[in-house]
Formats: sequence, structure tokens, C-alpha cells
Amino acid sequence: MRLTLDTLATANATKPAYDTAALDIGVVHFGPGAFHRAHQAAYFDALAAKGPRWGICGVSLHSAGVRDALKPQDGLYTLAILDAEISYRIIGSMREVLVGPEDIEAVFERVTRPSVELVTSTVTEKGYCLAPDFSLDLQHPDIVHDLANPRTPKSFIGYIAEGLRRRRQAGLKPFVLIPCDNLPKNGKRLKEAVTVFAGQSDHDLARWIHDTLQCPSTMVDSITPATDDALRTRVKGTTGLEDAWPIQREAFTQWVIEKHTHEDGPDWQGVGVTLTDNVPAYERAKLRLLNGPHSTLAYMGLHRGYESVSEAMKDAELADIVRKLMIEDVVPLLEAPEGLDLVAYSEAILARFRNPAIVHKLAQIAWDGSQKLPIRILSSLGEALDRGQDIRRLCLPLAAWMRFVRRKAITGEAITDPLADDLIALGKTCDDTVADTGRFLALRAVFPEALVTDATVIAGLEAAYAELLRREAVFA
Ligand code: CS2
Repeated sequence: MRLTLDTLATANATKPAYDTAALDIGVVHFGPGAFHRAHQAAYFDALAAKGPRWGICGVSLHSAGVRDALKPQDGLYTLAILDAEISYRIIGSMREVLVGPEDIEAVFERVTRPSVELVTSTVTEKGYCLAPDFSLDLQHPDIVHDLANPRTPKSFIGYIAEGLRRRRQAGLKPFVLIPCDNLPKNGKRLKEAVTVFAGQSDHDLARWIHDTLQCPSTMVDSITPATDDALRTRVKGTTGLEDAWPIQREAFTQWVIEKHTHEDGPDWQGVGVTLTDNVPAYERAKLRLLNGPHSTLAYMGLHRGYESVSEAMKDAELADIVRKLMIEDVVPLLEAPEGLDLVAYSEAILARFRNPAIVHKLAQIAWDGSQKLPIRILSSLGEALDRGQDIRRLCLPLAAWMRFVRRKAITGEAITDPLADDLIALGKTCDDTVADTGRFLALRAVFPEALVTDATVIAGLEAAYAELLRREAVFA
């Protein structure tokens, strides 16, 4: 039997404490993938128990998979919380899912409803179409397309700009826009990108966006491995109902949102969200002490033949490198958000990485390295260099990423990365000597010139790369 509103009562799981069918759409969310459904949708589910105002309309920009899985389930899905304690919760806040390319007018109808006061997003780093300096990339093919066809956009930025244009035309105030991706200053960058986009054709709209759009920055956190068949089987076995797309995550979850103006907005604090003026400190700590080490474990762990985070953490040498990278290399660069002890925070993250209840694939974290490494590692490397700190350990994940690319170029396996073609072509030119590092460092979309022409960085990377070469018989 499939999970639906009709079968919900029979589920052996915590059920929505409200009438899901009566929930109004108050939020349009771009990118209703696993992370959104594990994180923000669970907070909106808790808000729904307080009132019917904040139901979600998800908008997929590329594939129909989420809609096709959730529609026959009346939008319901199971959230498996896998940790020291295991629990299952049915989430009811996702009231509908639209597929942008198929339903573009429906998307704009939702976005211009007066009752829709929130637009949120998890479109990943690449979804913002930003250049390496974090400004809108006006050469990005989707942005070029959207500037020429603003009423039928492809990019998230194009959707937001057109949605805001329509709201203004209808005499409505803008929605509050809350980006939830692992980008530093995500709110500031998104608002700038949308304003620049609008300003290419409509200065009044750009001015209106600049003056009136609330776009708070956020920090989001909860480890969410991709769904696999093992999870589907487990969910069916426990809840008694089939779910085409259940979600799994750890118990820990955190959402920090910059204080902003939203009259009659959600009772954020009532559901555990932190509202603060100090988002940058939280977000820097999280990006550099969780995501940076995650990418380090991914590339170094894959290099050592491991498949999951918890498995890689059992390698005492690797776990020690990651711990020292966090506590000795990164913590000294950070300012602690109010009341947070950064060393204790690091230890808690390491304990989360060891969580044996979930299998978090290193290959999943290894996606989009060209987008993630600048934010997660190069930021710390640059600051450590400026302070005269030892940077050798921070070079290890970069060198391991280079070996990862080289291995894919040799085996012919695909890389998931917006620069995949360039990376594979580059990987093919490598000759498995330290000279390879220079080939990678020439990638201006990833490595800023000032940083990688520094002799200490070049030497650090060559040493790290040589060390990795020593450990392998060139992928024999
Ligand atoms: C991970 C993140 O896949 C990745 O790159 O580092 O998805 C990480 O699990 C989340 O940011 C945790 O909040």
C-alpha cells in the first residue's frame, strides 16, 4: 500500500499534527530535493502544526522526478531520522510540486499570489549562476537565455526576477526571499544577482528590488545522504507503507536566518530557527568546519578507497588529518558566533561524521568540486597564508581533488560538475608528476590568480600532490 492521505492513518510513524489538505500555500520553494525535504520542509511541517499558513509549493527547475514521486502520495513523504535513536516522521508541508519547464505559468501564478509571502531555495552553488568573484555571471548560458527571454526563464535568478516584476506590476509587495544554499553571504549575493539581472532591462524594477526586497542570509545544516533503495525498503518495512521517495537525515538540524522585516511572518523561533544579526559568523564556521572537512574526507577518502564518510572516519590517520585541519588550521581563522566554542563545535561535527546509522557516500559530496572548494577550502587557505600560518594541510584536499579528476579522466567515468568537460580534458593532459598541479592552478574559474602564484602555495600543493602519488601506483 502506498503512502497517501487515505492511508496515512495506518502509518507506523509520527504523523502531521494538522490537517494537511487544509494547508494554504504560503511558500514557493525552488529546488525541492532531498536537502530541502529533510530540512526546511520539516520546519514548515512544525509551523503547520501552529496554523495553516505556510504550506509549500515546490518548483523543480530541471526534472520531473520529485513531482512524479510525490503527486500519487498527495505530497506526503517519510523522513527517516537515523542516529543514536531512529525515528520516522511523515511530512505533510509539501502541498504540491511544479516542474518549471512544464508549468511555467503555474509557477508565476503561485509566486504572485498575495498569500505567498516567502520564496526559499536550495538550488546548489551552481544554481546562482555566479562568477568566481560571486557577482552574477552575465556570460552564463542560462543567464544569456533569460535576458533574451525574460518571460520564460530557465535559471533560478531569471524566475525570481520575473516573479518580482509580476508582483510589482500587480501592486504587491515583494515576497521575502530566503536562500538556503551553502554559499557565504547567500542573501546578499542573491539580492545583488537578481538586482543586476533586472537592471539589464528595467532600471525601475532593479531600483524597486534594491529598495524593497528582503533577502536575509542563512546558515543551514543537517547531513542528508541521497535516497537509495535500501532506505525505501527500510521505510516500507517500518512504516508499513510504500514511499517512492523517502528522505533520510541525521537528528541534528540547524537553521540560522538573518533578522529581517516580515510582518506576520512565520513564528521562526517557535520552531527552533535562530534569528540573528550575526549570520556570517555561523555560516563561516559551518562552511569551513563542516563542509570543508566533508570535501576533504570525500577526495582523500575516495583516494584511499573508502565509500562513505563514517568508513573514512575509521581511518585513524585520515581522521587525525581532518581533525587537525579543523582545529589547528581553520578554527584560528574564525570568529565564534555568540556562545559557541569552536573546538567543541568541531568535535561535535566529527562525532556527526562518525554516525554509523547513515551511509553518506563520499561520491555524493565529491560532486561540484569546482564550485565547492573555493568556498570551503580556498577561503581558509588564503586567510591562513595572509596570517603566515602553515598551509600545508589545507593543500591536501585540493591535491586530492586533482587526483580525483585525473582518475576520472583515466577511467572514463563521468564527473558531476559544471566544469566537467574542462576538467576531464585537463585530467587527460596530466602526466602524474607534480607538474600536474600547475595545470590545475591555471583554472581561473576555480583558483584566484593572486593566491596560486604564491610560492608557498605552489610548494604546498606540489608536496601534497607528491604525497598522494606516493600512495598510489597511478590507479593501477
Ligand atoms: C555536503 C553537504 O554534499 C556536500 O557537499 O558537504 O551537503 C552537507 O552534508 C550539508 O551542508 C550539511 O548541512
